[in-house]
Amino acid sequence: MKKEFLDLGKQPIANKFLKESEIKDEFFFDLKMVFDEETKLVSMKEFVKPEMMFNDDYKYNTSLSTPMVNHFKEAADMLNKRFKPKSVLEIGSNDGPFITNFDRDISVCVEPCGNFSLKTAHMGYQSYTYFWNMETSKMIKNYHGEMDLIYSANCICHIQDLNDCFKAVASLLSDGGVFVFEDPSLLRMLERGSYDQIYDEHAHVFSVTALDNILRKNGLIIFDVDNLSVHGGSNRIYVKKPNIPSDNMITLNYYKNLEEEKEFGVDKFETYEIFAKRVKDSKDELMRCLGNLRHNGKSIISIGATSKSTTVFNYCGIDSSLIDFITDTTPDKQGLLAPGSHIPVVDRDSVNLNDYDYAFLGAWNFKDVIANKEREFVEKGGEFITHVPKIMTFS
Ligand code: JHZ
Repeated sequence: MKKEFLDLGKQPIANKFLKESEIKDEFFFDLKMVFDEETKLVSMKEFVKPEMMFNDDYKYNTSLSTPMVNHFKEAADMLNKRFKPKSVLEIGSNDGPFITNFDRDISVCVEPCGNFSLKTAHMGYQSYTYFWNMETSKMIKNYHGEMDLIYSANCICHIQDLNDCFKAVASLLSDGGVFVFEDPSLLRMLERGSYDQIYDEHAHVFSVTALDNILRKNGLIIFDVDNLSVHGGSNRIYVKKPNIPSDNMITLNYYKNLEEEKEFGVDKFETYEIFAKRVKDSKDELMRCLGNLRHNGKSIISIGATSKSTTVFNYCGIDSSLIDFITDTTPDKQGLLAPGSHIPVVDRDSVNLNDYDYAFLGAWNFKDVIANKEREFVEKGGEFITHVPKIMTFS
């Protein structure tokens, strides 16, 4: 039932920034995408072993991103007010920007990256360094009982076995409880041509349509959906147990999202064939654009050493002959080489951007924040390059 539609070539672990000495042993895999005719789910054809991606060396610290910290504070306040949970579990709690908005004595975190679960443990939260699955769910139920709110951001789409994942949620959720999770939206990816939402960690890119099908099979139903602007367009999905009287009525948003996706054709294979053609055109055009700029003696750097830019650079074949370096605000990434492309990652404050002509937006999802921060670069004649929604330069 699974039909292949996209081949993004050989890709490395998207968040495995490396030292020069590690290049010879760098791991690559074939990044191909498939569409499941039955559930309508879009997934990677072959998954990467979770332990290779999510371990004590994981480099994406959510708490270093002020916009995301604000986003999670708002989410926590809203959920607290709307559902008044007496117990909260976060799946994939990273370094704690969501869970730390709740009281320690009602909260539990599950996070497979030991560097991060240690951080929340040090802050006094019950933290388990485990992957989310049925076994973990049973263990938490034994120690902490059922949960009123189970929350997860940018993590459920990382979980390869969704049936096990959702069964594990259903068995831990209290009868009137809610499961709320947010992940990048497939519809926004298709509309914007942002194929860089696809990398090793994103085992799936979710539509509401596919989630609706898979959650139902596992004893859960969607009752609300929020469309969010974070991470280039995400959906926050609200889920409950069916046939249990509760205040959580099925909302218009749920139906609107399903309709909008149907209208776009997320349930049809042809839509993905059209997307694949757009991705190929985007690659050709980006390479033409960067090649021409270099040919004319222009210097190019990149801002944001993202998982997304790992996909773009490796799919297009971009290396340090085209892009001099990548600036990134995360200390753990600085001084290392970007996965696959081996472009050096440097501290933003160690370089004078005004010495360069063009800056590619690896973190295009923070376009406004970056453009605002880098006003001087533009005033001195610098220009940005982005590939979303199409290849363009702007200032
Ligand atoms: P950002 C992450 O992907 C990883 P990435 C993760 N696995 C996931 O699933 C998705 O999010 C949804 C830097 N930066 O958030 C900080 C600057 O240098 O787009 C970050 O390293 N200057 C959880 O990696 C990176 O860019 C700036 O001004 O694609 C942003 O990474 C700003 C604003 C950011 O996620």
